Amino acid sequence: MKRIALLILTAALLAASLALPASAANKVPYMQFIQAESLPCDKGGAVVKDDKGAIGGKGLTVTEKASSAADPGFTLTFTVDVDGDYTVWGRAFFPNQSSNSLFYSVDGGESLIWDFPDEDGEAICYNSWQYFYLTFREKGTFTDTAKYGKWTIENSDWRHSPNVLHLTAGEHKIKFAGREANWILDEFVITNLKVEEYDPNDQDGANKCILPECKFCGTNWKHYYKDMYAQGGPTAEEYYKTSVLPKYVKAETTAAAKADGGGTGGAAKAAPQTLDPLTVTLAAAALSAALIPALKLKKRR
Ligand SMILES: [Ca+2]
Ligand SMILES: [Ca+2]
Repeated sequence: MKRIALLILTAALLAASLALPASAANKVPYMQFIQAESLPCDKGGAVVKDDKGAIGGKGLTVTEKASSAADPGFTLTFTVDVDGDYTVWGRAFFPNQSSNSLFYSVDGGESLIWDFPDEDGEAICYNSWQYFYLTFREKGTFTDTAKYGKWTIENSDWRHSPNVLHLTAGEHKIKFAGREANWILDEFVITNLKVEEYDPNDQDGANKCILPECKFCGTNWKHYYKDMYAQGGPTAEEYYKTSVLPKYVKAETTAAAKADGGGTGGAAKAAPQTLDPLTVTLAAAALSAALIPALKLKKRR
């Protein structure tokens, strides 16, 4: 009988350990939308600019060029709950090749360069609202034409290398300054989804405004020259909250229901956040029922 009691205890502990991952494996992404015009600006740095194409009718701009991220500009502050990799996007408008880059520094680190699309002449990417991910200039030998553009390969300098930020849980600050002037930044999007997984320009494949070619990037990287809001659609935030987030929540609750042993195949059920006594009792009973005959069989031998 001692052995059976031990088995039941083991089963209970096993069930408890099975019930826990459902709450730990949080699949709903980290996603924050922050209006640029709400950010604190340094004296002599960025200023709020009205623009009818901007969300809320306002964004930030600079009229003077800076020489590094340490010069006056503005600061984006945000908090993440868990250690991980994060991508920052900015909704930007820029008139030409001479007004399409910023300096920035993450948590007081080195001054880096954020380049927006940069085509020659009056390219389609100019004078148009689009989101672009935070980049840095990566030096190296680049050969893969699916990943890198002609200019990058020839100059050994990838100016659109996505800057995936490896952040610890807590508050973080990105200080920006205008390397060039007269762009407008409207909104920032911060997410733990990779560039390849989420693009605030697109809404379920509806956006056909794709830059035909990027001199820095190959065919694997899709750049949009106009987002859906600029095309008369909802903002990225509205779309995320009404159409993207509910899918993640549904997937998470379905996974949680399956992990819970319900096997109801998609019934809306909250993930067990703590040890669920009913789950433990049922699992323990099921496991001991399966194990006891085997034990008896073994005893008979
Ligand atoms: Ca430039
Ligand atoms: Ca705005």
